[in-house]
Amino acid sequence: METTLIILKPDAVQRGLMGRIITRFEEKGLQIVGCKLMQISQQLAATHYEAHQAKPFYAGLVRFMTSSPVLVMAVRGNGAITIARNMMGATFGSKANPGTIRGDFGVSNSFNLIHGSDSPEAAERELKLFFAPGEVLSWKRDGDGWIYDTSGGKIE
Ligand code: 3AN
Repeated sequence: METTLIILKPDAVQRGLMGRIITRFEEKGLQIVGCKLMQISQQLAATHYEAHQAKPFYAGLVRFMTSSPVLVMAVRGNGAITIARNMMGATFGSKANPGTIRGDFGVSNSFNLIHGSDSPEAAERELKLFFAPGEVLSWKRDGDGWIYDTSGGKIE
């Protein structure tokens, strides 16, 4: 099982799209194991996006991400990182395919609604940045027996 960090960015929260985006993850069969509304500090944005510090869009990105509350989620599932990235769609709303979150809900290249960790290493690092110990729960979902086939002794 993988756990990935998803951030519903300020535009998603301000536009009232939180519920519709969360529904997509739930309907897919991914499990929400952590969730909170928060205001990202300058310091946290700088740490989270440190790999982009030299990029021309960095200042605008940090300004955007700290401008208004975000919803952060820890989302779990078999292959959750790749599944969530595929559901998000391409980085730019103008390029993202229909059927994806960015493709269906946005046209902007910088206001692109959602962040998702892009690797297991990034997920581990980012989950620790946004969730304190104890805020990500391991809870048994009663419907899991119909979401995954475990009859062969492993998750399929
Ligand atoms: P993704 O979120 O699809 O993984 P990254 O990791 O390449 O995209 O970029 C991190 C964030 O930086 C993106 N979510 C997007 O908001 C922003 N970003 C990336 N490239 C640009 C760009 N050329 N212009 C404006 N914002 C950008």
